[in-house]
Amino acid sequence: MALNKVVALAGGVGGAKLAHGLAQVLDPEQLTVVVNTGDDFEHLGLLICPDVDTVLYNLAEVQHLQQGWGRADEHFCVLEEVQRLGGPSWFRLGDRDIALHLLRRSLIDQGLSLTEVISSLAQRLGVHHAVLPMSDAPVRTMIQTPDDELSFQEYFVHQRCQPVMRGMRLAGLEQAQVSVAVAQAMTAAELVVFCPSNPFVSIDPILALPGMRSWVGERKAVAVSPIVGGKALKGPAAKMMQELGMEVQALAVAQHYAGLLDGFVLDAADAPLAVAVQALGMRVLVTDTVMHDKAGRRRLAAEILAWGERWG
Ligand code: FO1
Repeated sequence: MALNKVVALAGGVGGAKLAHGLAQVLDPEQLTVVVNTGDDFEHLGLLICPDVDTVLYNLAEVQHLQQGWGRADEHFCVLEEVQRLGGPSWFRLGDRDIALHLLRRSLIDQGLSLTEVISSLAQRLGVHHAVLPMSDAPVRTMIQTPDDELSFQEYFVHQRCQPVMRGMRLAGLEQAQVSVAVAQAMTAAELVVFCPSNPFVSIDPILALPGMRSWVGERKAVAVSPIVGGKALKGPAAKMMQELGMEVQALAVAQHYAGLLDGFVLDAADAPLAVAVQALGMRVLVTDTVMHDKAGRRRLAAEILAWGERWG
């Protein structure tokens, strides 16, 4: 049976890559991407939404190809001047990126919700698939270290993920709920795909919102492992797993999601783990999950959808 309503949960560069793959295969009315906003923060008077922007830039195909986040063909005149004037330059906002942030600030100041603001920015970038922030109210991921509690970007960018992670807290979660648009997408979803994003700081904040775990649990849901051959393809997922006392293996990610998912996608490098993942009650797809280019993203997305369709 063809899947007409798919929701992708995404955060980080891995999430944006698979979201782009799904957007190449599915029509705009078939796909909604729900994006983590736990990484968001206020900086220089701007609201920075790194995961949402990374998805938007990748879907618009204007992302920086090597970094995966930020814009291609970027300049840093504004940042250099901020630095010359004694302002903070540790968070590298490029000129083109700042243009988007100025527009976001102005739309927020006009009273639009974050969902409306992102929809307007998506339209301006020529993105036709729905990209939804996980909630309109702020939820901020705080990283607990032996000495301190750090805001996510302070930990991730400013301190380069060096502090040991002991745990995390989602500030603002008690006041937050999913938007009407997210609730509608989840209610209609025939398949939910957890992109190969960091389970702790990208996917868990989305799942922590009221209703999300039951919606996912009631639907066909699959995750793509962000861990391949005992390593994270990008970002601190492997370091976090180690520090949280987990084995750095795709199996540990499957265990983390156990009870919630019907299927798990393993990279071919991890084929020997398939039996152990199946023992957790999940179907397993073993394939090449490393998305090297636009065609690779499309191929992985198409394989996942064809696999999900076969279950009937
Ligand atoms: N990541 C960095 O490692 N250094 C940066 O200076 C940086 C700036 C930045 C600006 C805009 C944006 O949308 C993302 C940016 N990122 C930067 C990436 C971002 O911090 C992370 O990729 C995510 O928060 C983790 O998913």
